[in-house]
Amino acid sequence: MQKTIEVTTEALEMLEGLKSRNKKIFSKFFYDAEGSRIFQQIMGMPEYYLTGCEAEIFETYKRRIGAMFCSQCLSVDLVELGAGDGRKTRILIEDLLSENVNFRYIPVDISEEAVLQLGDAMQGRFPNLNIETRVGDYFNMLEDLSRDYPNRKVVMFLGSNLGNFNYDQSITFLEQLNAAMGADDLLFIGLDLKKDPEVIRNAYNDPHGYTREFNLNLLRRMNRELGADFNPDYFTHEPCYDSGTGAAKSYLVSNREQEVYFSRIDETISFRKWEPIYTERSQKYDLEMIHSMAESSGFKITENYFDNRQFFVNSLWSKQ
Ligand code: AVJ
Repeated sequence: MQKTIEVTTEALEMLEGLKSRNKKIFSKFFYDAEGSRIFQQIMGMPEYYLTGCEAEIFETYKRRIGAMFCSQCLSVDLVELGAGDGRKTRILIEDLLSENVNFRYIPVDISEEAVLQLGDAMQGRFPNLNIETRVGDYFNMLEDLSRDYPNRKVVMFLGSNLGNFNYDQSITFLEQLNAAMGADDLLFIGLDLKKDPEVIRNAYNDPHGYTREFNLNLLRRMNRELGADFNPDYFTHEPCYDSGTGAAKSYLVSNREQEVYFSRIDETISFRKWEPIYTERSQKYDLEMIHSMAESSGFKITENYFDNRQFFVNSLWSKQ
């Protein structure tokens, strides 16, 4: 008889995607403690231009953005979805503190380790900062948003995190977000723009191999949490970018016919030779698409902020 070992519903959900005809693993599973650590390495490499562009925008426009968040208001709650290590948000927080704006910072992340680390780092750096960390995915958070934060709020959704969703999923999510927001709440969203495809390819197929490790961590995670026996060498990391749709996508392709056994739940998944697992979309946008997304989900664009090279945009939205 096999001993029963606790398997979380989260872990089981990972397996669900592998049972469908077109195998996939949902992107939220990238971010366990290990994946969050690898993502920090990705953000630190020059090829992954997104982080630097957004930081440049914040440095350039922080006072203007800060004033838009709260100039006459008594207090504001800054809710950041998928905060990660908060390295760019620091720039805005510093500005708000120096302007004596009365605000609370509420970073939300799916990785408990990441958000606890962020909380400690921020509190250490800014002892007067009023901070409340939360663990959860975007959808759990939506339910709590209007209930727990009835004050004026600015929802921040940075780093092109929305890009994990396809167009329809984005609209659905933005509509739900809109419904959870009050009449003078704001959405501050960071989106990666279409650009030279070579630049985009280098960001997702980096010479350091961090992105490959990030992708393969999904398999290692299933080994850890489901007792699976994935051999990462038997899967090929395939990043690709299509300028036509603006979708950068990542796959893990089985480079041989193989079976993988999940010992904790006694299940086997078979892979054909060259069968792909779809793991991620990182959508690149143009302004037309951004307009149409805002329009169709009940928002209007108040102001756009660009970096020097126009690689990235931070867009401030209010309710229609
Ligand atoms: C955190 C979802 C914005 O899509 O660019 C980085 C994740 N994946 N390199 C992105 C990621 C591969 C990132 N997001």
